[in-house]
Amino acid sequence: MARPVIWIPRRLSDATLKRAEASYECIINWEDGLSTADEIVAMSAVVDGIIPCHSELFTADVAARLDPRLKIIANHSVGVDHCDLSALAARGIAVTNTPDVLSDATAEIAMLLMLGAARRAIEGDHLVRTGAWNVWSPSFMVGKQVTGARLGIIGMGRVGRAFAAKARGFGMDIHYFNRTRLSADLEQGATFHSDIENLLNVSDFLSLHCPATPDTTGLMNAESFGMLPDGAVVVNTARGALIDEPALLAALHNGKLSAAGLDCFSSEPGGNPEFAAHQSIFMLPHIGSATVQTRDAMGFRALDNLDAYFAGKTPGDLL
Ligand code: 8YV
Repeated sequence: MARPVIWIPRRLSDATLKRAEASYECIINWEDGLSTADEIVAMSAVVDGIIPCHSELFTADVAARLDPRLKIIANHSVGVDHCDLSALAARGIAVTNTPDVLSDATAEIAMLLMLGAARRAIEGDHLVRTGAWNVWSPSFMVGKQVTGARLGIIGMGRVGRAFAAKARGFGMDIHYFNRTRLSADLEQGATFHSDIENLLNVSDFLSLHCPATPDTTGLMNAESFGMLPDGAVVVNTARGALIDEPALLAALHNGKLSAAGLDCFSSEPGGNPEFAAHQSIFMLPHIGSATVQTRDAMGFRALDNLDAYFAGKTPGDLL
């Protein structure tokens, strides 16, 4: 039987590409550029499966135009907000993602952002790096301590729980909001809040770990920032759409927030140029899962899903 043909539109890890080429006829975008909607539609007529990243957009319009040859979209991402799931389901296209394998790497980046924002890392680095560090005083560069502080987590899924575990090691008091309360085993002593307002009221630090959906778009807006304790620190490693960016800037200006740590932005790549003037915003370019071992694990998980599908089985991460 002829091997299935798959399209890999981004430069995945070498180990992933090697394994993909061993099992499939692969069309690999070695240039690693972004694909337009028309290019995605055109490619769907010549492949049986695609391993996209969150950068390839499967909107309702694209889904409606996909060729019936395409059977499966095996995402190389846990987030699937780039896929219109109901439109793809209507076309009978299977969609999978890569949960679990990126939780620790993303939680590590959340920790880096939280500590960097809290302890003014950008400002400090800039001072030393530019040679402008010409004074020291006990009142100099005083930041916010995480030890003993209350950490609010919105979205206590795999990444939220991995972050909670790391934050517990820093002596933080963990609070969370989730659609459903976790079992005591998964809660690990964290305090559940059945509504977001109560969680925000106690979040000296707040970290976002929920998916971007129509319900969570703009979750952090002028009103919700206003519910935080004064001088709170907000961290986002989930999706830029969760934060109303002008409201975040306003909250920094009025002192509601003392700092923010962001790995995701409303507009990517690029981010928000208005943030650049603020050293209280510690920013990274969407690299939550960017470690060698996690990239391999994500690629392998996507291939596991493809392998199951083409073997006539149900993929483990079928959405
Ligand atoms: C990935 C992510 O880097 O998995 C996700 O949802 O946002 C990132 O960790 C990216 O999606 C890779 O495709």
